[in-house]
Amino acid sequence: RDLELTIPTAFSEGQFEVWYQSQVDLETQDVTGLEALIRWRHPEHGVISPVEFLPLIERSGNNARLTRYVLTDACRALQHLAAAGRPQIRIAINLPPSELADHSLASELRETCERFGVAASSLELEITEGSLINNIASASDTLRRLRRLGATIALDDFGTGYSSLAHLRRFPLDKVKIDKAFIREIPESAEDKAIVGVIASLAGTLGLTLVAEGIERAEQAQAMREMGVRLGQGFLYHRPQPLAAVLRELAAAG
Ligand code: G
Ligand code: G
Ligand code: MN
Ligand code: NA
Repeated sequence: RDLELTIPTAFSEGQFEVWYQSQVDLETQDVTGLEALIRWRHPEHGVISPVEFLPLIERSGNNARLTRYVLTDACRALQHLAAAGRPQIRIAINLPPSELADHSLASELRETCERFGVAASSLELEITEGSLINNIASASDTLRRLRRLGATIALDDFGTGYSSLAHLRRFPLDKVKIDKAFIREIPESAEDKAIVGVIASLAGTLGLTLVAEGIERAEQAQAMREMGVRLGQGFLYHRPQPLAAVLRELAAAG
């Protein structure tokens, strides 16, 4: 509860930091995108994980404020990427379920992109299936508006939670991120391989781009490529890190 009381100070004193983790093309290892991941650098407790503080952000009514904070940081990061000669790298932002019920998100995203001179098509929004369940009409409406601006929509943590295959068809989605729980025991687990195989085949039919999360070993990347998964994310490539570190590595990679 203590922590919750310090949230306003955290915003006003800039204690929230947005870190970025690469998404790579599994064939070429080129960085195609970055996922924005929030961290709280607390003056007493050090760097706190979002798993710990996101419930407090939600409970204290700060979901929208945090999303706008991350969106602004992402647009600034897109400016830096363009200046570094990497305008094709896109940035993905995680949205809490409350955002899909918020009609102002799409217009605020457009305004923020305009303010920074970046294209909305450089942004991707990651949503979870939980976001789609509660208010189907409002969620579809918000997703359609975001897509009309050119942003892409990714379904995060796929395979956990509700995992209704119908969601893949019913909602306007571009990408599906296979949850790291299914990647962890690949290639050892025949069952997990079968599950990823089914998801890959379905995604192919529906025209959805697949991302495998939590790739930590080269064999996992290999297995994913063989199953037709195009993109990957995980510690094998990069950990989430501050933008400055990402820019340094991109420059070194040439
Ligand atoms: O980065 P890490 O693996 O610690 O993230 C833990 C969880 O926090 C993940 O489920 C991730 O989606 C979520 N998360 C990280 N950054 C954000 C953010 O900016 N907004 C929201 N809503 N969730 C985030
Ligand atoms: O729920 P979401 O997919 O947004 O969460 C992303 C989280 O996954 C981040 O907190 C990030 O730190 C974590 N993550 C990213 N790559 C790996 C990985 O290779 N292994 C593990 N265990 N976690 C990872
Ligand atoms: Mn995510
Ligand atoms: Na995920």
